[in-house]
Amino acid sequence: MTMQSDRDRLYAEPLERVSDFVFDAKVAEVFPDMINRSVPGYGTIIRMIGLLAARHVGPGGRCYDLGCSLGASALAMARGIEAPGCRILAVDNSPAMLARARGELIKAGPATPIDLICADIRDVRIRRASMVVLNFTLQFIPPGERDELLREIHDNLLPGGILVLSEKIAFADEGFQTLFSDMHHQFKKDQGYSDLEVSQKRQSLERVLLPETLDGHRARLARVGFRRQAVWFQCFNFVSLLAVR
Ligand code: GEK
Repeated sequence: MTMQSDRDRLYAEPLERVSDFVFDAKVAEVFPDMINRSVPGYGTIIRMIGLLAARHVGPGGRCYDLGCSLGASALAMARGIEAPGCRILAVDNSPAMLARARGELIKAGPATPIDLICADIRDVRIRRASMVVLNFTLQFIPPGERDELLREIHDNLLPGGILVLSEKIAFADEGFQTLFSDMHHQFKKDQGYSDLEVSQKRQSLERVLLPETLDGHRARLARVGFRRQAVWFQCFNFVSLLAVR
């Protein structure tokens, strides 16, 4: 099932001043269209989160979708999980996103219950988790606070529990940084965005979405205690990692 939404035209007209990106009602309205046309492989990642849940979540399992937006990852987990008695907690601090997520939940009526929680993911206590998903959310947390969040997740996963961490990344190699950033721009144009839309959106995210290198992410995962980790998806400057406690 794909979520439907209005077409994203938020940056189509020239803006006098491009303000910092916020997850407000206007964004929530067009979010599925925006993320599908902006993140190469987003649909694939969501489907694979369902398959990973099918394999890793046993009876009575608790799962977390941190920064859930409209709940696409939570719904993928709910659809994938076959074990009985499981529960998914989906957290976001944007009331506009959660209001729409509630509508999506009602439409989907998943067999595994999903609790929607309006909170900052830095304040949420993770408990006995089988699976935690951070699908393009960590990039919005100030870099200095990322270790603490990841440590909380690691320490509260059950042994054998998994974290799916998807991020936009930066490259230390200048040539690759330019190439993949250009390829991403090209991808967005191919998806129907104009040069103006791409550049205004880029400007609005500059101080809000702070990408790190893949080495930086991998070092943090190891530092907070994850014994095993692998990149299972990459397209240009978008990656998804699987870390196992
Ligand atoms: C998906 N995971 O469709 N606390 C709670 N929520 C936050 C915080 C925070 N501190 N910071 C940002 N968010 C989703 C897509 S979008 C990714 C995730 C993107 C929320 C924010 O409100 C938004 O809904 C989400 O994280 C990021 O699989 O837009 O690039």
